[in-house]
Amino acid sequence: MDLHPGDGLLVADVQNDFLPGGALGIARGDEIVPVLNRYLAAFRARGLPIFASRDWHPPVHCSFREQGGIWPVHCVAGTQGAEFHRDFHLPPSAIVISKATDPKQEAYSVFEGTTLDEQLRETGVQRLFIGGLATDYCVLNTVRDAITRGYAVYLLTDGIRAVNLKPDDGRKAEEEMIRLGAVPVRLENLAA
Ligand code: VGL
Ligand code: ZN
Repeated sequence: MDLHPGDGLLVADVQNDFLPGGALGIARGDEIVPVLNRYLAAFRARGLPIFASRDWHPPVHCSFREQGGIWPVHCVAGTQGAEFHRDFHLPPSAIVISKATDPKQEAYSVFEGTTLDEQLRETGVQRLFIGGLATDYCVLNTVRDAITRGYAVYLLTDGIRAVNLKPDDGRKAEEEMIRLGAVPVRLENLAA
């Protein structure tokens, strides 16, 4: 398939805390970094807009166990764990979107409580290519919201990994996104 004007890339939460060794490390999450770098390069080479989200919690957040949530403390704004992985090659032109910044509100979707929708409109995005972490949380909820908002969604199936609190969560999330209308794509489907 060819990329063309109207296409945009959204990469979710490639942050140290979501990678092996991080506070909420996702198994084999590091494997997608070089793959996502190739998507970044493809969009950048064509001058197409690139969005990168980051989970950006205050030090006390409702999703943390101490506050009754289900997660260990992770992605606290300004900490090393919240930084993008050092080998993730975001171009300077990438638009960074911080999410789940409100202490009282969990937000897995990058659309929730952000200006993503407006920014996609401003940059003329109609087809949104989505990858990153985690398949069963951020990616699933973002894909669902994007489809609801009328975007044509392409799921980068070689550029996602799941938390898998239950072993099938990632597989089920992927099936659900495709059922909702997301089109699965892989690097080899993109014209060089
Ligand atoms: C996420 C777990 C905890 C996500 C955020 O956005 O995928 N997952 N916080
Ligand atoms: Zn989080």
